Amino acid sequence: MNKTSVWLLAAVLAVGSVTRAADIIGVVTLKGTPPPEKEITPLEDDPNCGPLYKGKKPMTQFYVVGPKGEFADVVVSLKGVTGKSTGASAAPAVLDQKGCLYTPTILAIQTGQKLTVKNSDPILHNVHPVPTATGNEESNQAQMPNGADLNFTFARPEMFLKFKCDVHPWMFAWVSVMDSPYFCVTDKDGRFVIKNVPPGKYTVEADHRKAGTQTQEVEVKDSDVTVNFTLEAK
Ligand SMILES: [Cu+2]
Repeated sequence: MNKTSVWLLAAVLAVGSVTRAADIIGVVTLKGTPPPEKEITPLEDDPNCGPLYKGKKPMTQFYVVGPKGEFADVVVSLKGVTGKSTGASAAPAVLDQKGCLYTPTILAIQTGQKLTVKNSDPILHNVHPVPTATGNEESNQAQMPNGADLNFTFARPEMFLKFKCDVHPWMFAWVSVMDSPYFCVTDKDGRFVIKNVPPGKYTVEADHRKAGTQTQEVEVKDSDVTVNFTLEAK
């Protein structure tokens, strides 16, 4: 490398460090023993859906927890950050219907981001989002076996917007709609990464449908910040 390229590289690195956004990372742990999951007996008894399980038992998934309390399906987001959505240019999020259940059951999208709903089942479903925030539209559409995808967008932020199926009353998905890209749903290891957060002070909120909400204050400067949560089983 000659002197000019060394100088250019140094300049690029210097500029990069000034503008660098950081990630907020962490783990959510569940404390305590959650109530036992239940067999979804109406699914098993359904003449179309039941045979898809070939003797296996479909179970509720209210608490998805690892052996050390690693807590999945927790929506972690920056509270009060609004008007920052990049949803219109973001890749579509996908919700599938498989085995007469929605998968995933918990997901998060941005305002204006396309949500594509698939039907991987050889069975008719009926996709019925039931928003509560003013400005988000309810709709109700049949989707044929392995039928064409349906697409949805929501204009307003809303936590745990319910999707149901009017054919199968046990089918639910919960879609949190965010007005910024600063959120993440914890994976099976309880981990989350909120990427490229600009420097500043934030309230980080962890939300679980059953275990409730917790917040923590953080300050992002120029390096990654770790913030862990412990929620309690209810
Ligand atoms: Cu259905």
